[in-house]
Amino acid sequence: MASGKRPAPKASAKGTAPQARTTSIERQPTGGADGGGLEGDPTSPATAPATASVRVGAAPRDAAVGLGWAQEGDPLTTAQGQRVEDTDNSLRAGPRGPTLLEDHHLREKIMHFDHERIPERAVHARGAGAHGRFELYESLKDLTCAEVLTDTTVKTRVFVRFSTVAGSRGSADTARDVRGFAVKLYTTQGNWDLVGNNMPVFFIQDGIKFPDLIHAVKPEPDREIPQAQSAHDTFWDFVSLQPESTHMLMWVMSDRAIPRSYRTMEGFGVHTFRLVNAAGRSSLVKFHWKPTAGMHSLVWEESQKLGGIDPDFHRRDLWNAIEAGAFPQWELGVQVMPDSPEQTFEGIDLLDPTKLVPEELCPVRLVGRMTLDANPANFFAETEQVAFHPGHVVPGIDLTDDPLLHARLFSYLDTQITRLGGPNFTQLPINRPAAPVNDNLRDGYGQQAVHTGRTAYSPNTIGGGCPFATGDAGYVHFPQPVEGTKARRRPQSFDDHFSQATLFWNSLSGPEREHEVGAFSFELSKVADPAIVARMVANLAEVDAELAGLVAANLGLTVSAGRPLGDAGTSPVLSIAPAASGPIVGRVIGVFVTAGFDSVGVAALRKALERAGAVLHVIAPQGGSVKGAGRTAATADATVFNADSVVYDALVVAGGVGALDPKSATMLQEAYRHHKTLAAWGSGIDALTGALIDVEAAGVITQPKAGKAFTDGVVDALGWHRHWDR
Ligand code: HDE
Repeated sequence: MASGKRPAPKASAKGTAPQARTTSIERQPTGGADGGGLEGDPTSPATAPATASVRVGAAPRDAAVGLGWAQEGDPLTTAQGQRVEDTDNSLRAGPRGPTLLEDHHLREKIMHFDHERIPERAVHARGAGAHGRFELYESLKDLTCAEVLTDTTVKTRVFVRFSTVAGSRGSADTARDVRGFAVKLYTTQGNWDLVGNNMPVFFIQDGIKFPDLIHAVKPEPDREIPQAQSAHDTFWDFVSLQPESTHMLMWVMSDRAIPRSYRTMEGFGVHTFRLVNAAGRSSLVKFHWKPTAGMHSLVWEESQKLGGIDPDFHRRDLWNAIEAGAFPQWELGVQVMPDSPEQTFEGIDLLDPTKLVPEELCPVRLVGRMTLDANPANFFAETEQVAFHPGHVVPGIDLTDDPLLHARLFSYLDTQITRLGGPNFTQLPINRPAAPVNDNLRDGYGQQAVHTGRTAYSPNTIGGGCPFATGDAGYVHFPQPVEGTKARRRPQSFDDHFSQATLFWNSLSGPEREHEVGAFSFELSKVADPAIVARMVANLAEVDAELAGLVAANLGLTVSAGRPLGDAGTSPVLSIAPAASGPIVGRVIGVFVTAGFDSVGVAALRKALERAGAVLHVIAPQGGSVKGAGRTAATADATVFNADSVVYDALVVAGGVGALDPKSATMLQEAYRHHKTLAAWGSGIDALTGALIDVEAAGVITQPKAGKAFTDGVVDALGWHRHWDR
């Protein structure tokens, strides 16, 4: 159209799509849209005319899905609500003339666009989030008075954000890295944030070293290289000088650092926390999240390729699983230990975040389940603006003196000032508590609430004494006695840096050990300074002679013997190698078809996979529809042009398929090399052998027909995730 004008679309009767997104999650009682007062609470006067009534109490989920003023009606308006005549052509002096400054719509539109970005997180910039709920199995009232952990009738809304640590916001999901696992629980007593990782320990014992650690792992400051990778000099320079990092390095060089999906990784609170019951008795606790879909990882080559082929692999997986109704789930587990004056358990210092408590010594009690059942309606408003803080706790949950945790308690509020532009980030819909808020805080950048009344101070009489502190009915810090002499020193019990690194190595399966050696060899081969490499290999010799020897050999070095602890023991749960075939929910299986394929067999396989919660994708020679045997057809989900083996958990060749093209044959070979399940029936078996696949090998399922034996075989093989004994 010469004018560039588009015809005005017909106004739809319904509102915008996000409104359809309200979920089945139960609503918690809230302060309502205009009531910040503690309604129904005898400690709070219901009528307090002169005091604050704060308009920030909306239920977070409702606010988060955009039910509000920002998108009312169908006509396009300016931010002032003025209807817009034309948004495709700026106001100009004649069709070929200069643009006029009086075009307030143009200026407003561009001004807003110019300021759409906020600083990304200094760490954990790359992430994905989802909404869900937490349900408690049994009351923990013997341990805590927190309602979220004692009232089994309450379903608590949650928002979870998973992340990598080192990469910037646009980096690839599958980089080797620790994953953030941050959970915000909107409890009836205020927000509880469990801001953890997918590994139970950390690199450093004292938060004062965190800036050094992060500066070392981030791209080197002169050249801004490499992105989202630890395989460079400055990272290994730093960690090789910090023996306390060795245990965490064992985790980061393991398969845990390249998860198959967020759905298949564990979460840990890392620090020891404290639970306090109604009688004021304190217990020490470590929090765990155990995925019900099992624990699975990528192989290294796959994660590297995915970085290019699908940098959004984890984000997409989470989104698709939730859209498909395969809701990711984790069980909350607690390891409860007595709160002794030394705060140690079986000789392990519970304040040292480089140590875990083996589950064999203190079993994990599973106490509840978290289900993620709704994707965000708006990435920026929810996933980007969510602000976690380890100090967001509720009565009955308390902190310990872990020096890493204490530095975090400062950092997480502070960082939001820059990132979210001021102190009012708690009013952002995603951060609003479900509990009523009457904080008596005022003003500041981005103030959204219209506080009324004259008494933004306490105590007061003018406001009827409101709002008032509730004494024992509020959050009371555990009265931990403290004494000490000021000094920059750590306790001696923090000195053992290697024994749990050895425990971890001892606990890995054969293939996991191979991967560990491969990861150290890869990373250190990228380090240019030989002194750094030698120092690191010497640290590994303190963990295990075989590990250090293998890594050194791969690097063309020799290593002197260290003094690893002989009886560090094993903890089988530290290995993620499955002991049996497990659930396959959320897995994606690619099935090659060509014209004349056995569509009845594909339907049977699809049914069996869907029954187990998995998804079948048809891979065809070209887009559109492919004719099967008889009069049936299938629609291509992917084609030979855009498919790649690394995005599938298994590849299958359908019966009736003729010869496969070279790209498809390469995909089969690659899936085989990545130890994935391969399967074929009927003439599809010829395609496997044509691609030189050993059909007798473990995890290769073949049958004449796609009957029950075949589909059961595929589901069982998928449940092992990988077949290492090929
Ligand atoms: Fe964090 N960390 N961290 N961290 N962290 C942040 O806070 C920090 C640590 C973790 O999805 C930042 O809001 C310090 C351990 C997660 O939004 C920042 C120290 C663990 C997330 C910050 C640590 C974590 C963060 C950046 C050492 C596992 C992402 C943006 C004392 C238990 C949360 C922000 C999300 C984010 C500081 C150590 C987990 C800068 C100073 C240990 C999952 O405040």
